Amino acid sequence: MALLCRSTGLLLKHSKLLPSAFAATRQCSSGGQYQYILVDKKGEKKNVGFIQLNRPKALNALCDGLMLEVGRALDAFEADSEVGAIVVTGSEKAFAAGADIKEMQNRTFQECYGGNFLAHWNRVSTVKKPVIAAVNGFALGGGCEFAMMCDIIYAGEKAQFGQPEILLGTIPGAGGTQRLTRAVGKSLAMEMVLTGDRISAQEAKQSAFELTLAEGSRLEKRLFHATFATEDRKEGMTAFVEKRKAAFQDN
Ligand code: CO8
Repeated sequence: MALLCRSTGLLLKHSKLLPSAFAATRQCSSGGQYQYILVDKKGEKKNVGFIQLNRPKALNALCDGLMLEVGRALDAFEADSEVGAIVVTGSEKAFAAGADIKEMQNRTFQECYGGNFLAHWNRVSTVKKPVIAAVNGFALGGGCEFAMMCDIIYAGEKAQFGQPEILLGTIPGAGGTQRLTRAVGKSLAMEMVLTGDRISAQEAKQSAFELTLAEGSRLEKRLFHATFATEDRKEGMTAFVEKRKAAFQDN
């Protein structure tokens, strides 16, 4: 089933069920094992693995620690024979507002490239069980990429998808340019990546069609690393942190 879901690519659905899913996840308990996520098993048979991203003050920005925890939770659900499918969700305001800009702000090209930054961030795309992203609010940058790594996206009325990295002087780094193209087509994907504009779930659904993925993701990750060699990437992230407009110099 996971293979079937994966081969059909991204499926965006408006779901009236989404608010109740969020209500259920609000009651999750992390059991003290996790700092950045809530993890539980749901359903009468406890056969649905639930992961809720839980950094509300940072709009669920994806820091390295959070992604490590998501990887650990996914590993546990993958190994749990009771679990048949996994749901990843955020809050009503944000699925995730992107990779953590404050964490990336002072990183250098050497650190990104040498440390293979983002190497473990795509664990969700290799899970064999079906993974559903229940998205409401912001799914931006890495948040949009994370959702697109899941097999199915159920999007609520307030969901907003976008790849605003260009506004920070960088580019998507975890398959965004490739998966977005498959999800909404080349034209809209290019528009979104080049302008940083966001789209609603309805717009995404209307534009959905599929292309191929392959090599592009690897190239994209290297180009993402390369943006850390530019002054503009540093300026873009610093401006965000300092809550001012970026003064890009094209270098
Ligand atoms: N990183 C760190 N902190 C964040 C982020 C983020 N991505 N997004 C929001 N926050 C923080 C804000 O700094 C703020 O913190 P504080 O209260 O301490 O100042 C808090 O969350 C609330 O944010 P705002 O006050 O800005 O809330 P608004 O409702 O006014 O605006 C927005 C919400 C529009 C979402 C706005 O916060 C925003 O533009 N955020 C940045 C979005 C963005 O640029 N995302 C892309 C990041 S780069 C990226 O994702 C690279 C991907 C690499 C691959 C990842 C693979 C999975």
